[in-house]
Amino acid sequence: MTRTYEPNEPIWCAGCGHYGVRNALLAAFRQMQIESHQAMVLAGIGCAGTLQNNVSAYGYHALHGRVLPAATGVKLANPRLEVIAVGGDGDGYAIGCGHLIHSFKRNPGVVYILMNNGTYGLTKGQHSPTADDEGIAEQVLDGIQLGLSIPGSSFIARGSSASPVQLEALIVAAIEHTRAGLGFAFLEVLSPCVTYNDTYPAWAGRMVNVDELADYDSDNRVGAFATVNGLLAENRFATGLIFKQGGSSPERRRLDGGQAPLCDLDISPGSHLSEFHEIMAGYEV
Ligand SMILES: Cc1ncc(C[n+]2csc(CCOP(=O)(O)OP(=O)(O)O)c2C)c(N)n1
Ligand code: SF4
Ligand SMILES: [Mg+2]
Repeated sequence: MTRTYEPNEPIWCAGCGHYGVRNALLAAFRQMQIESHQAMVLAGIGCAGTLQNNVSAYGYHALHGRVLPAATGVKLANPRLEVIAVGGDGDGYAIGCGHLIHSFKRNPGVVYILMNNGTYGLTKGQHSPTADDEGIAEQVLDGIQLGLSIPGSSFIARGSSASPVQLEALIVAAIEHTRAGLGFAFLEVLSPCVTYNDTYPAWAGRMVNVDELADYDSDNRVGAFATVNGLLAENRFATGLIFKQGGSSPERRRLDGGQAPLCDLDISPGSHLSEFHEIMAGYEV
C-alpha cells in the first residue's frame, strides 16, 4: 500500500484570500493529474508561506525571502518534478526581491505564486512594498512592471483569489510553461488579508482582465508594458496572462547539453572515493 502525507487544513482567518490560492492550486493539480510524488511545493515565511503545509506534495519551508534560490536548486537537481514556489508580498517583494529579479533573469523552470495582500499579515499588518495607504509617502511597487522590465523574463501573469476559474487556468498555464522548458512562470495573485488590510472592496473595481481585451497581444513585451503602465496611471491594474514568450530554462539547457541531473547520478560516497583521492592528491606539497 502506498502511504502519502496527509496535509493539515489551513489555519488562516475566515475569508483570507489565501484559501482561494490553495484551492486553485489543488484544482490545477487535479486537472493536470499531478500526483503528490510528482510535485514539490516550497514556501517562504508568513501566512502565505504556510500554504506548503496544506498540499499533499514534497515540501520545503525556506527562510524568509529565500524560496526562489531553494526552488531553483530543486529544479536543477530533479527537472522531472513540478516545482512550485509560493510566498507573500513581504517575502517576495521586500526581503526576497533580489532573488525575484535574478529569477526573472535566470529563468529557471519554477512556477512562483506570489500572494499579494499589501501587508505583512502574519506579523500583524505592517506595510509591505505593495501597501497602498495614503498615510505613507512611498509609491506602490508593481511586480508586473518589474518583471516586464527584465530581459529574459518569460511568463508574467496576475490573478485574483476572487476569480477562481481564471486563477486555476493561470496556474495550469504556468505549469505548462515550465514543463515545456520555457522557464520561470511568475504569477502574482491578489489575495486580500481580511484582518489587517481588507482590499477586496478597493481592488474589485480596479482590475482589468487583459484576457478579455480583443486586441491585447501577450507575446508583445512593449505592448504589455504600455497597457500595464497606462492602467496604473489610471489607478487600475492588469490581470490575466500579461506576457509570455519562448525562453530556455537552465535545466533544459543542461539536459540538452547531455548533462544528467543530480537525481540520476550515483551520489553514494563510495562510488566517488577514487576521484576524491585524486583531487586530494593534487593538494599535496
Ligand atoms: C529573517 C526574518 N525576518 C523577519 C521575520 C518575521 N516575519 C515573519 S512573516 C513576515 C512577513 C510576511 O509577510 P508576507 O510575505 O506578505 O506574507 P503574509 O503573511 O502577508 O501572507 C515577517 C517579516 C522572519 N520570519 N524572518
Ligand atoms: S492575518 Fe491576513 S493573511 Fe494572515 S491568515 Fe489572517 S487574513 Fe490571511
Ligand atoms: Mg503579505
